[in-house]
Amino acid sequence: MTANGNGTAQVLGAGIEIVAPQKLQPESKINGRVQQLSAFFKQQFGADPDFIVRVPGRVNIIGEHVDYCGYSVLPMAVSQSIFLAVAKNPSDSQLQLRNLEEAKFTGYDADLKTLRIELPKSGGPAWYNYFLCGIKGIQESLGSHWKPIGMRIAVDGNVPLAAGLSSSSAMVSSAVLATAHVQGKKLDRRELASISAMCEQYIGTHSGGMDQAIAYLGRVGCAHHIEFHPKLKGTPVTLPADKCFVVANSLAQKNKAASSDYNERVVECRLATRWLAKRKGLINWEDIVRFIDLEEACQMDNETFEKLIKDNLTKSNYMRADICKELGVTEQELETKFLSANTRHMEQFKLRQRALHVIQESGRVAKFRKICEELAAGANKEGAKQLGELMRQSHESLRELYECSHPDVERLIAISNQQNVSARVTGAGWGGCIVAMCDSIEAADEYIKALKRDYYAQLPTHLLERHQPNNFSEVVFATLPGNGAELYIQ
Ligand code: NG1
Repeated sequence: MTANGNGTAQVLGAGIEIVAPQKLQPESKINGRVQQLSAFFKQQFGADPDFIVRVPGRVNIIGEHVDYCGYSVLPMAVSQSIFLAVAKNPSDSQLQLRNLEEAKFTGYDADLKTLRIELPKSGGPAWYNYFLCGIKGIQESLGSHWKPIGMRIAVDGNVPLAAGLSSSSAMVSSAVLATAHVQGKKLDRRELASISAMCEQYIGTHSGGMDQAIAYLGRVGCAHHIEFHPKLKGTPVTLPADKCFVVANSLAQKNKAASSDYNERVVECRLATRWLAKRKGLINWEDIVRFIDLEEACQMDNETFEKLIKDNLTKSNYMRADICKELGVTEQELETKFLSANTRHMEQFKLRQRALHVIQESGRVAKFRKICEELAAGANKEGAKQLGELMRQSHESLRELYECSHPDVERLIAISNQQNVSARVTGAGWGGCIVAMCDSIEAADEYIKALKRDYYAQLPTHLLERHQPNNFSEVVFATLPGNGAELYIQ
């Protein structure tokens, strides 16, 4: 795959790995959920589903807000997933979508001959819009080979919503996989990831490809170092065996697609890239939108890049007029060429801070992977401590330079610090989850106890009533790396 201008990737063609349909084993842990969903499917549609799709959420261990700049990340798939029960109906072209949580997510019907994604002006997309994005992705990728084949689908998701664990991408990716299968298309996991990443644009988010890549490439037992450049590549990384990763949800929800914060950061990174490319005298500066492309064009290493930023982006705040003057464009050109639908209102741009975060964070990802490899080889006695330090630095940078933390997230981080546990906000931020690294399973138990006592037991009544009955197990839990997307036939 090669990178395109959106920071996602396109397939070049290498070792193909398709999502092969498999039989559900009687002892499989997912049987309970599959049976419940299949029963719901039968109740809704009066027949059994033809196949089941499972696509996981993810937790990113390190490498935040760097994927759309072309830099690598280090996530792992979690057990929380989206399940689909699907039946194809070649006799019509109807999409019938039902959610197991009917009261919260109303069913949706549409004719696939006239598929349209209508986004509300405010409040964020409806749940089924994410699904439609995935269908549209396959429709576009198949072009004239697309057939509007009817699909009946029942959905069951337990990835926490708007919490930085990639619930929206799991939904989009599951729709891509189900639609590809109904269309009779056997697709390589990386191609599916690439299509899914591209689809996210239909919802209005200019995301990178991290969530979709790990949703397909995840493998039980290891995290993945995901590179986007020069082509999408996932390398399994063995996390230190004695460490235990814990996810804690602040319960401050952030619906990325309902706000412009995420796209604002993307725009600031793209503007900073162009600014620096112009300063470096690159004739095609306008077309260079990702830091990684600039790094490559100028053959810079991480340190040289950091110096370039510090020397050329000296102000802590740039106004529209500063950007226009530097890039030699009018304000109207700035809006039409460089800003996007929900960032056109921006007046100030923190180019220096955003650029420094991205470049330093990408350095931390490389160091994290190297230390994990050294630890796996029995080298580097200080390695474990260094990993913790990198996680703390990452969080500090996200809070100070990227400004994407949240007071509730900070309370979780403060408790983690008191417990001497390294933790950081994971995913896009502005709320959502933290990921913490504990020294052992026992240490993780103690840490979780402390979080329950000092954070969760103090929640407002309505949240307490919802989460206390199951001892907060859905909001704070230890997690292990799981498999990526799977397709089961009955
Ligand atoms: P989440 O946590 O799912 O909102 C988002 C982006 C990622 C990445 C992270 C920040 C989407 C679908 N996902 O993740 O690509 O940029 O933020 O590292 O937009």
